[in-house]
Amino acid sequence: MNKKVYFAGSIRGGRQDAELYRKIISVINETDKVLTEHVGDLSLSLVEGQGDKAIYEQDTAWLRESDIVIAECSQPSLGVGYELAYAEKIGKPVHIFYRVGINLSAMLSGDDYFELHSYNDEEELLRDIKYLLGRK
Ligand code: 6K6
Repeated sequence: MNKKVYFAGSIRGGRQDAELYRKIISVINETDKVLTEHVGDLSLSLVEGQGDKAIYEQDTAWLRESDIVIAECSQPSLGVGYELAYAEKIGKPVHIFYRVGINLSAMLSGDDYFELHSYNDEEELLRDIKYLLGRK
């Protein structure tokens, strides 16, 4: 309860799952606090807004502030991969969710530091995230 959650999902890597990210963020916010709500913003511009340096500085500050990192990795994203390695380096717990059948990068599935969670459908995904956050 009341964990600060860094949620990571693809932005420039492709927004096909943006609606799914919005639902994940909404479920997490029922009990805890998502620091990265913009990941689920369906109207997010991919090129405008604050500069990339400011985005990098803000997101790495949020990673350091977070209690736990949750990533949805079905859609490959360089930025998400970077964030997960950064989180590992500073010792944050990292949970990776991905759809059954996708070809997850070996750099994620081969790294024993990460806790991997595959899921079959949205219902299972959201249930598993609730369960994860309910753990002591
Ligand atoms: C607003 C207007 C224009 O761009 C924005 C915002 N862009 C980003 N804002 C905040 N975090 C971002 C942005 N772009 C990428 N990220 C971070 O990288 C997010 O935390 C995502 O988890 C991850 C996505 O990386 P890419 O490589 O798919 O973009």
